[in-house]
Amino acid sequence: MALLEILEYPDPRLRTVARPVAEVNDEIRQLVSDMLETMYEANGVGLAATQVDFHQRIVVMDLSEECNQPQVLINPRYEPIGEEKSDLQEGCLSVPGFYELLDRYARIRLIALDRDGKEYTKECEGLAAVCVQHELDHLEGKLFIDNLSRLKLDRIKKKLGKKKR
Ligand code: GNR
Ligand code: NI
Repeated sequence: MALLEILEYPDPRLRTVARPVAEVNDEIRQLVSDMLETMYEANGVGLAATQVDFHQRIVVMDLSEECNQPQVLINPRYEPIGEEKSDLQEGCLSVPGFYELLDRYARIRLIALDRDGKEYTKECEGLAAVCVQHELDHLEGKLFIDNLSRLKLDRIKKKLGKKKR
């Protein structure tokens, strides 16, 4: 087990588009373990491989109160269930301290591989649905602040820039 460094905005490596995982092998499972440890340590509910500078399509999540229900999403995709939009604000470990309401589906059907490489389907709503959409954006090199106004973005840049030094 190992803790991994979480990249923070505006690190350009967060813009990398992740490749599909070709085979779910022990190397991938080791990365999944390290990502889970890193996510728990950072008090996040989800983490995409992009955020730890590994550019394959892997996500970990745990939405349980006790942090004892790890979920592994390899080569994930989703389709919306209905048109309803979520009203939950989202934050990001790579953009600490900022929260925004985005245009997200309230309900989705997730299709992914588990840590054994087996495909599963899961219906998600609430935070789970928002989190899956948020994490899949990371795998495309996108961040939840990408469509904010210039003013808000400048504020974020200023704050995160200051924190580093
Ligand atoms: O910890 C996280 N909380 C969260 C809250 C609302 C919507 C999405 C998230 S994901 C975030 C962790 C993170 O940055 N994952 O990429
Ligand atoms: Ni994030």
